[in-house]
Amino acid sequence: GQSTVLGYPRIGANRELKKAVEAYWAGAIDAEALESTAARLRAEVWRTLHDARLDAIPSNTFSYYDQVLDTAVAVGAVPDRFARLGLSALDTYFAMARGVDAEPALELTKWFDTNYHYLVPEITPDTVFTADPAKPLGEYAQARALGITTRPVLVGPATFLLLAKGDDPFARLDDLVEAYAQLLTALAEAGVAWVQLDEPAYVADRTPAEIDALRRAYTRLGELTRRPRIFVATYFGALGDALLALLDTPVEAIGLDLVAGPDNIDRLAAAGPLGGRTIVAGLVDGRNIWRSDLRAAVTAGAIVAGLADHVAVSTSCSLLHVPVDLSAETHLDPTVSERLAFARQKVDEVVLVGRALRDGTTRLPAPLPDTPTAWRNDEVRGRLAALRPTDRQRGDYAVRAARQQERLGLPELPTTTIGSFPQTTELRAARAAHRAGRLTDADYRQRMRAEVEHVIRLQERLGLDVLVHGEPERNDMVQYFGEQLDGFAATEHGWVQSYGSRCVRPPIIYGDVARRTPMTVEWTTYAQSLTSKPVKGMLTGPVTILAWSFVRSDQPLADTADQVALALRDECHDLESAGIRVVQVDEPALRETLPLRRADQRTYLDWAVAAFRLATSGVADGTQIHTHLCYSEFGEVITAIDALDADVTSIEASRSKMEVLADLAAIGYHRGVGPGVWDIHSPRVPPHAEVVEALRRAVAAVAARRLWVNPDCGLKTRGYPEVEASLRHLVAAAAEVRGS
Ligand code: THG
Ligand code: ZN
Repeated sequence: GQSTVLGYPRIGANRELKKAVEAYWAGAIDAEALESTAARLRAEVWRTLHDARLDAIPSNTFSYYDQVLDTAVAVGAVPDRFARLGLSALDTYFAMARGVDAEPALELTKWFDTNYHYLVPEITPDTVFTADPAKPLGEYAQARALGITTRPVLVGPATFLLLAKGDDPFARLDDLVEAYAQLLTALAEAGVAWVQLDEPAYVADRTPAEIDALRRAYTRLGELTRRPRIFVATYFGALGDALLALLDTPVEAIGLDLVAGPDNIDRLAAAGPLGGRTIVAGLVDGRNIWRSDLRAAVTAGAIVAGLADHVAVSTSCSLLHVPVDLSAETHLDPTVSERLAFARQKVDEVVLVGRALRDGTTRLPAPLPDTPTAWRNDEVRGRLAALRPTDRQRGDYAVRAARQQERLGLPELPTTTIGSFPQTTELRAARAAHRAGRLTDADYRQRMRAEVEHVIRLQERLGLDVLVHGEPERNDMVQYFGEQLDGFAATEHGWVQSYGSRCVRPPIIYGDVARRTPMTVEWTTYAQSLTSKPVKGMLTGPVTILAWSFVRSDQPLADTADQVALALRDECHDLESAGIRVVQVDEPALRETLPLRRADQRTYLDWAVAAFRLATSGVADGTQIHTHLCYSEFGEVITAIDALDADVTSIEASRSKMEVLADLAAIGYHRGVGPGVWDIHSPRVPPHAEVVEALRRAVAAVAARRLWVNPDCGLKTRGYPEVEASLRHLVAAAAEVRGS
C-alpha cells in the first residue's frame, strides 16, 4: 500500500503562524514578512512528510485562517460586502475572517463534531462563482521547487455548499461545480497529477436528493478532459448510500474513515466491483493522541486490500486536530508518553502500516501492554459500581424552588453573570510568573484574592443579585480542572488550532479520574466572606471536560464521564458544606459533541445527561444548581437541556433574538431560565433600551418569576470599561421591567 495523510497541522511546532498572523494584524510586520514565515512553515511540513517517506504528500492544507474560507476564495465566493472594501487580497481575506469596523465577519461555527471552527460561506442566488486557483497553484509550485510533488486539497463542492448559509445554497451546486471544473483544469495544466476533494458532510444523514447531487457533481468533474485524478476524501464517520453514488462516478480514489466509521468495511464489501479504484483506508486515528495498534491496522488494511484493486494507507482525517510533535514534550510521565502519538508520530505509523501491507515482512513494534494498574482507582470504580438511579435524581422541583427562595430571598428578575470577569494583561502576567516560579505561592494567592475582592466590590456597586468570584485563577475552564484531577496529564506544547490564530492545549485523560482535594472551594468561600449577597460556585460539567480533552479509548466515554461527574459531585458537596448556596455547572459543549448521525444521538444524550445529573444531584433541595450553555442551535438538544433538571439554565439567546425561549416553552420547560440579554461576543455596549427590549420579549415568553437577567456568556475576553457600562444597563433594565 501507498501511504498518505489527509492533512497536517499548519500552526508550526511553536505556534509560529499564530504569532506571525497576530503580528501582521497589529501592524508589527508587513505582508511580505508574513508570507515568508508562511512559506517556511509550509516547506517544513512538506520536508517532514517527505523525509518520513510518506508516498503521497498533500498541499494547500496550509491556511492563514481557515480552509473553508480558502475554498470560498478559490471559487470566487467573496461576498460583495467585503469585495467592495477595496482592500488587498490578503486584507479582504482577513476582513472576511475577522470583520472590519463597518462589516461583521463571516459567522464562525464548529467543523462537524470536532473542536475546530470554520467560517461559514455566504452564498446568495447572485453569487458568481469563478475559479481563483492562485493559492493551490502557488503551494504546488512552491513544493515542486523544493523537489516535492504534492496533491492539492480543497473542500469538495457539495460539502462546501452544505456548510454554507444563505437562501438555499445547495441549489447552486451545478454552478459551483463549473468553478471547480475550471480549478481542476488549471491544476492539470500546471502538472498536478492528483487532487483531493474533501466531502465529510456525507458521513452525516443526507437526503436522497443530496446524494444524487453528489453523484451528479463528480460525474461532471470526472468527465472533464483535462483534469488531475480525483481523490474524494470522507471522514468523521461511515458513508451510507453516498459510497454507492461515488462508485457510479469516474473518481479514481475514495477515502474512508475506518476509525470513526468501521461500518465502512461492510459497506465496501457490499458495494460490488470497485472498478480499479484506489481505496484510501483511514487506519490511523487523526483525532485522538493514542498510539495505534499497528497490527490491528494492518489486519484491517489487508481486508480492504482484499476488496479493492488498490489500497492506500492514511490517517482517518486531517492531522489538524492533534498536536504537532510528541518529542517536544519533556515533562510527561514516560508511562503516559510511550502510549501517545502526535501528528509527527502518526505519519510514521501510516508509513509503517503501508510498508507492512506491501511487503508482509516489515516488523511492527509490539503492541502496548494493558493499561498500567497504577492508573486504576478501585475506590472510584467501587463507587461507580454501587451507583443507583436515585443518585442521579433530585427532589421535586417545586419543593426545591421554595426552599431555595427561602434561603436566597431574591427579587423577581434576579441579575447575575455567567462566571468569568475580564482577564487583564496583568492577571495573565501574574499567572505566568507564578507558573515560571517568579511569583511565590503566597504572593500569587494574595494577588488573586485582591482580584476577587475587586470583582466582588464591583458587582456590589453595580447592584447585581447573585455574585461570582470572577475566575482570575483559571487559564481555561477545562485545563484548570485537568491540572487538579488524577488521571489527567497536561502537555507543554500540545497546541491544537481552535479557530484562526486561536489554539487550545487539551489535557489528556489517560487513567481513572479522581479528585485529590477541593478544587474551587477556597476561592469561592473567600469571595463569599466579602459579601452578604449569595456567591455562585463555578464548575465545568463532565461533558464539556470530555469534549475539550483527549479522552482514553480503552473504556466507554460514558464511564469516563461518570468518573469526572463523581469528582464534581464531591466538589458540589464541599461547596455546599462551606456555605455556598448556588453552584453553576457549565455545559457549553453539550451541543457540540452531538453525534453526526441521528441514530447515534439518543445514546450520547442519555449518558451526557446522566453524567450531569450525577454531578449535580448530591446537593440538598435548598442548594440552587445553575447550568450555562452557549453556541446556539439548541433545537436538537432541547429535551436534553430539560432533562438536566438544573434549577436555572442560562443560555445564549441575544443573537437569535430569544427564539430559544419559544423552543423551551414548546417542550414544557418550567424551571428558571436566563436568556442572555447582551451579546458578549462583540465589544459593543448594548444600550439600556435594547436590554429592556430583549427583557420585555423574554417576559412575554416566560413567566417573570422564572426569568433571570444575565449576559450571553462569560466576560473573560472583554475589557472592564465595556463590562461595567453593559452591566449597569443590564441591572437598570431589570429594575425597569420589574417595576412595570
Ligand atoms: N476552552 C477549551 N476549548 C474550547 C473553548 C474553551 N473550545 C471551544 C471554544 N472554547 C473555543 N474558543 C477559544 C477561545 C479562545 C481561545 C481558544 C479557543 C484562546 N486561546 C489562546 C490563544 O490561542 O492565544 C491560548 C489560551 C491559553 O493561553 O491557554 O484565546 O474556552 N478548552
Ligand atoms: Zn457561554
